[in-house]
Amino acid sequence: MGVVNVTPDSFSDGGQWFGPEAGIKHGLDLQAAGADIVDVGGESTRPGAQRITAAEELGRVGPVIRGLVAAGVPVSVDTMRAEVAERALEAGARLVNDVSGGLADPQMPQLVAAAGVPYVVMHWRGHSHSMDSRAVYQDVVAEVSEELCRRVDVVTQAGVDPAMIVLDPGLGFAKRAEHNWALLTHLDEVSSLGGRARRFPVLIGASRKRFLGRLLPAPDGTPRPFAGSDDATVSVTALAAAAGAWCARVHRVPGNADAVRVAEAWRQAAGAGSSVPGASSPAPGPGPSVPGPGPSVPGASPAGEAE
Ligand code: PMM
Repeated sequence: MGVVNVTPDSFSDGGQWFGPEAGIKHGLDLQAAGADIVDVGGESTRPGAQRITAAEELGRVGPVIRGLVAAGVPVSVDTMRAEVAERALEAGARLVNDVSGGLADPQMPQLVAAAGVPYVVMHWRGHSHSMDSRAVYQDVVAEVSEELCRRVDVVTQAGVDPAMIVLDPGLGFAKRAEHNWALLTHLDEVSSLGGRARRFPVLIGASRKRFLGRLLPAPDGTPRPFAGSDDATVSVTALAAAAGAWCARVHRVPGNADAVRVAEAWRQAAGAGSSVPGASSPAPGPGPSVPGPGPSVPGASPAGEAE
């Protein structure tokens, strides 16, 4: 999943693709570089970010989604608002990526249920202005799994087909570096919501996040700048995909697309099947496919400022 942030202030690429023409061109470039889907967002979620209005958000993402859909690009919309998701789906988006997992807008689960599209339910504890203070856990893997489990119960009660749900541990969202690493190394527990019978496809969003820049400081201790974390992002993608992650949301596609293919071969050689979009026998479990032409996103048929 390639990222187009149509924002002036996203933490790693704010302002770079702000405006319809730049956003559309960037989305086309991401697809040409190997992205199976392009995720278009209009609201920054960096720590401390203030919210914008729905009208502003729609004004940012609408033209970019329409332009990419017209060019045949599979598009997801990164939004916490049902109103924005609804208009994005009308414009041809095929997946809703909701970083609040339906918490920010209670209308969202019903909307997604009625639309019948895949739904990324991310672990979230509150809006950007307060999320850093909420990064408190005794056992982050167990607590994130439990909190996601509650969201899955809520969204399925609202009518969302469990087969259309993708889980996301929400790296950097109310998570410190040690929380991110713990979650990344226990994706299987997240996928099974801490040991339930059903396993869900898992999406990870590690790309360019602060925990990577801080892992790789300059000799004077300065964290690596965002774009300097792209190789580290590729490493995380390879490891997570080899561990069964279904999708990696990334800013720079080429190395990550290769990493996913390497991990797929790795898993097949190890006898674990595949977890990448479009694969026919993915682990960790059933995954929705995106309606309409183009690649299937997430895995086909039953199968697989942030820190
Ligand atoms: N991270 C960001 C935005 N959207 N969506 C999902 N599903 N998972 C994430 O981890 C995620 C997201 C923040 O990063 P950005 O500002 O670079 O887009």
